[in-house]
Amino acid sequence: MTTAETPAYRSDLPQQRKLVTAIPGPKSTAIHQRRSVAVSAGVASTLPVYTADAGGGVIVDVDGNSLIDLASGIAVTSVGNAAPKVVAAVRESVGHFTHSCFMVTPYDGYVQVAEKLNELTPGSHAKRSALFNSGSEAVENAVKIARLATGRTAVVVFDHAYHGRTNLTMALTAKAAPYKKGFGPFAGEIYRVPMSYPFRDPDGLGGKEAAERAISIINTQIGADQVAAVLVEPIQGEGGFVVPADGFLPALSQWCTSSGAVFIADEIQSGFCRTGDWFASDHEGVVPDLVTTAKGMAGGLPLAGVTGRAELMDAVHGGGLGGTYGGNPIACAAALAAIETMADLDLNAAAKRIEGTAVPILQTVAEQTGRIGDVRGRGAMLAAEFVIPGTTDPDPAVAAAVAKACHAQGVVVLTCGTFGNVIRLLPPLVIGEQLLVEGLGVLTDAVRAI
Ligand code: PLZ
Repeated sequence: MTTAETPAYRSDLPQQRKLVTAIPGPKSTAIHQRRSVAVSAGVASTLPVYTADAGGGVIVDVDGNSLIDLASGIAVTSVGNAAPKVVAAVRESVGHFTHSCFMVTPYDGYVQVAEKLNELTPGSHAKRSALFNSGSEAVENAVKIARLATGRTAVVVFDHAYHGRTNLTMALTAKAAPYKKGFGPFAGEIYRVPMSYPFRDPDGLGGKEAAERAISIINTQIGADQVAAVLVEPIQGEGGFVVPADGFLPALSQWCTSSGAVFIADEIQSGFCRTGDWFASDHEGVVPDLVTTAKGMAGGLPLAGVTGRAELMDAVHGGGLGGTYGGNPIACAAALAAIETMADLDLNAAAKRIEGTAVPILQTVAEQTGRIGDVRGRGAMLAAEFVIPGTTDPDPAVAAAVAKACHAQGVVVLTCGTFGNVIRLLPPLVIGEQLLVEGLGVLTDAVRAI
């Protein structure tokens, strides 16, 4: 429970949108100039205001502007930024030891996070976990485990998928620019099949039929007995917040079970209360063989995990998995506090409340303007897909213009999608109702003003 000394979320920052300079302001602009000669041009930023403070539903920049946060640093600060319990746990942990390496002299925090992951991920079977630093690393390791455990090599991924930026995960990711362009050659034995994307399905297929379409390609072009793993985001993230039609994920999972392939759910963006369930797989009762996690799990500290069936996870020889920093003790302390906060505040309910507020507002502006072809998502993982009115042709220019207008007005939103025409909403789950409505008002006014 939340004690009187430790409030559940950071409320000491005024929960308001307040612009005191142009966006970006003079201090941000000065840092940005230094950045341009210090930081690689290959690392881009959505909105170059430099962060000084953040908590609840706001980000305060170095010029003193207070912005509404509808991004959570890409679905990370679900418990709120600098969440008090996370901060307290980090402070306590860092004073004891900063690192010993779990592969040298281990520590209990890592074991406790593994226990939590084993408890919270879907399914009541015996599970094991291993911890890493980033989402990409978790996905890489899930593929390693699946290949070793099955003795097979092929990995099936989907159109619009995003799984990371390392060499293997670039190959798993669908979109060429900016993620893959010029960075090849890519890892082999990766096969891409069609996703269930209801708004754009060329054949208008439901979930089960879309799964059959994918399975038919797997059977004929790869061979069922060659497949080590089918890897899918239960709700796709960077690819456009694509929610597969009901029945798609269960059918894929069943095919994996009957074919001896490992079903891997990449829950890095969709996990930890984001969609109103602990994991997006829970929605249809899908029990993946392996689950990858990161982002929301540790309240902003870098931590990632692979959790799955004990027999798969334990198939790996001792020393086959690891990494110097994987499961860093401070990140583990943060994760335990973040997960406790999620339970204390019932952030699954909070995500559903956000959906209940935001979806009608987005649907109204969609009907009024004709510029949004599809409003979709679940919980606090919501999106509007922009189209040329009267068609389903993607309109990335309008999505970009709307995002830019939001930024100028002090509302942090992100775009995504294979066609770059989707605005996604990922507010901290502790955002106040008024602030959320104000942020959505800025967004919908920007759509109307186009
Ligand atoms: N799997 C489903 O969403 C990270 C990427 C931002 P890392 N998504 C944000 C960017 O442009 O780099 C992500 C994800 C899913 C894997 C990853 C990769 O996680 O922690 O960024 O490596």
